[in-house]
Amino acid sequence: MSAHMTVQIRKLSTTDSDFAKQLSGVLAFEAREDESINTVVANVLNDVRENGDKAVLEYTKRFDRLALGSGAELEISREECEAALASLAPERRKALEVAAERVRIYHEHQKKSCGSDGYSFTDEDGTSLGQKVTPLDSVGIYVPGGKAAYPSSVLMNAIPAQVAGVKEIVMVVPTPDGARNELVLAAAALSGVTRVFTIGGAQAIGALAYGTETIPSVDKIVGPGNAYVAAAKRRVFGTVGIDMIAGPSEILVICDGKTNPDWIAMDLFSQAEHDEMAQSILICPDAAYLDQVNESIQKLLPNMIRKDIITTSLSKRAAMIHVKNMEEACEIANSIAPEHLEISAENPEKWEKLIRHAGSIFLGRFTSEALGDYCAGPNHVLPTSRTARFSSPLGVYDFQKRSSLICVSEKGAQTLGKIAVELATGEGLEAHAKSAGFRLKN
Ligand code: HSO
Ligand code: ZN
Repeated sequence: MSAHMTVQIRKLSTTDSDFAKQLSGVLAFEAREDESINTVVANVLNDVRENGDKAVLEYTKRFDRLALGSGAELEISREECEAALASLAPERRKALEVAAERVRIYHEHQKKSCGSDGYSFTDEDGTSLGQKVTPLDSVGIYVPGGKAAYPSSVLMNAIPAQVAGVKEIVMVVPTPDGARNELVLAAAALSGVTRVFTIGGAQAIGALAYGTETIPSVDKIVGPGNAYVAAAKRRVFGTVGIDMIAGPSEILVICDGKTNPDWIAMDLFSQAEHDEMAQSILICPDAAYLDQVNESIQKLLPNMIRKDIITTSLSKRAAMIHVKNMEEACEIANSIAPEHLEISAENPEKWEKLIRHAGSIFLGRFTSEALGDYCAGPNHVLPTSRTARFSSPLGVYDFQKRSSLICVSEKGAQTLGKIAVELATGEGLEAHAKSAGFRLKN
């Protein structure tokens, strides 16, 4: 690409008569429902369920060009992960350790405030009622291979599981042509992962869901993956739990027009460089400032290593939206429900109060999303594609489950018994009525 080439970014204004239509055009994203992917995935899952290690070994040979002799060779040992950690350059190791520590501390706070101790109360009859919270026994963490192998995502998925108290954390990571990612293995060593297997794709999801001779089945599978992995996760849901099906990454920046435009341009790039379908949107009440950010974009883009991905992402999916004021900016942000929302403004808390839908909110001019992606502490696994309207960041609570507790006193059995007999009779369920009735005194 020549240094003079420019990227065209869509410009919208809330004063445009067809603004709502334009905005939905910007947000529209075709989640390809590819039937051929579903067929392949169904076959792979069945094969793994029936043939265990043998099937997993075959697919690993076919898709990852990695020929292994036995199931045992699918495992990457704890020692190898420790060695990967030890082999890192000191600065890199330190950065990974500090990030892990901050993510751990954040999730420990979360554990304390998300009702992990359960609760109970006693009614006037002495009947006690409550809820207890238990960590899952085992979880699987899918880590993509190749270009999207993010060590930071290993931390973000494994640490909340460990903090929740999950005993067995099984990580799977494909290693095409046998190339192992040192930083991914080092992150596993730091974040409580108990076993690692060198497998990926639908076959890895099948192995974690059904178990093989070598690979243990788990209770829940988390972590992002390609279209095959997503389809496989959908299919095994019910046999195991799953986290969410992540769409392309998104950033929405609300700026009051007073942040260095280069900073904002780079924040938009930071999301765009993830992939061609990632979405970066800037909202500002100052039209001249939008032009300044546009200039920064054109100036900075030619020197970016991933300029091709950034250019595609920005030209296909980015937008700059001119609004009347900051209140209107917040309203639009709520309708978009972005994965990441930066409020780059004076008194960001004032605007944050107006925000109801966003996966993660970054307040103030110094809070770039990148800091949250790696090391601030909160989780970077967040609801995408407007699902922040009804879902939350990955957290300790995703690795816990709840059981209800009921302990009825003798007196309670009389009071509740009469009600139950009445309702059971109404439902025509005799055994229910008698089960409650037998415990009535007369
Ligand atoms: N922004 C990504 C997370 C990430 N960024 C990993 C860098 N590495 C999705 O939230
Ligand atoms: Zn990122």
